[in-house]
Amino acid sequence: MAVLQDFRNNVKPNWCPGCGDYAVQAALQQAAVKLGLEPHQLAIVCGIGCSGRLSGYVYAYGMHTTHGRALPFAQGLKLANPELNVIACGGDGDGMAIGLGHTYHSIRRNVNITYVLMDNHVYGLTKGQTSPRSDLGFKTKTTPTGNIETPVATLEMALSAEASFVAQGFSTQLQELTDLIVAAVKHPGFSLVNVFSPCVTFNKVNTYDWFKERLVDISTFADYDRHDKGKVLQCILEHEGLLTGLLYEDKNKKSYEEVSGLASDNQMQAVRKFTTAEFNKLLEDFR
Ligand SMILES: Cc1ncc(C[n+]2csc(CCOP(=O)(O)OP(=O)(O)O)c2C)c(N)n1
Ligand code: SF4
Ligand SMILES: [Mg+2]
Repeated sequence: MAVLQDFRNNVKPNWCPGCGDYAVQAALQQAAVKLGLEPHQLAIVCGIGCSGRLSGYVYAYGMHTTHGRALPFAQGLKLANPELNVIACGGDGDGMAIGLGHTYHSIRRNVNITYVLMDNHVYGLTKGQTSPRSDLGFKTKTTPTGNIETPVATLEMALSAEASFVAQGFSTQLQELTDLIVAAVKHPGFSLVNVFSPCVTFNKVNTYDWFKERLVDISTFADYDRHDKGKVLQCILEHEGLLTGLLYEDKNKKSYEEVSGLASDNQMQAVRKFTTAEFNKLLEDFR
């Protein structure tokens, strides 16, 4: 059985010291071990951003795709190879700006993959521009007098897209984050894990302390029911989305694979039997 060391490679991350993404990487590696995976059973598909570098730092299959396009790639990969555990990763710019359409449609489509969204409320890689998750009034080079656009409400958006699994973690809570990723990978459908992963270099507002002062863990609520969407939404609104834990789960929603019939053995056998010769003939037909 694989141990933590098996998911480590010798590539040194170029993240700034203190970046929240280190903890996300560690949680992901620990989750892989807890799930009993071998490196060849895991694929990490990233977008572009500091967060997008994560796939290069884990020993597993890794794809560094284009900005905002990790999710279409990840879904295609999963449908072509259902035995792979596919985790897509990216930042708030990647998933909530250029890739927002893919995020929304992936959630409602419900292909059995996990999406770990590293939300630092800023564009880190490109040196600190305002993102769709930046707070109102947030000042950067692109909003020198303060952001005037309402931030995207990630959790509410996910629920409106009929998400079947929504969790939220924080970089300092490594064990909790690991457990959320484990639960997300086990969930038989699209699972969103939004992680508050502070950018220590370009976001001096939403710092570790800022999140620590505001985040509330849902395990502190006596009567929290993650299967009651109305109440979950109400709780999210009351706390302005600043919650951690497994916030929502719908066990009845069928995955895309189930609904489409791709989950059945026959369908997948047909896909697998597709030979190189047949593929080349198909290409010829299109010439
Ligand atoms: C098509 C395209 N547009 C713009 C860029 C420039 N770009 C690279 S990363 C990025 C945003 C990064 O922010 P985020 O996704 O939040 O990731 P972070 O660096 O904060 O982890 C942008 C705009 C690009 N690489 N490709
Ligand atoms: S710029 Fe920000 S997001 Fe990027 S590595 Fe540095 S701390 Fe992390
Ligand atoms: Mg970002």
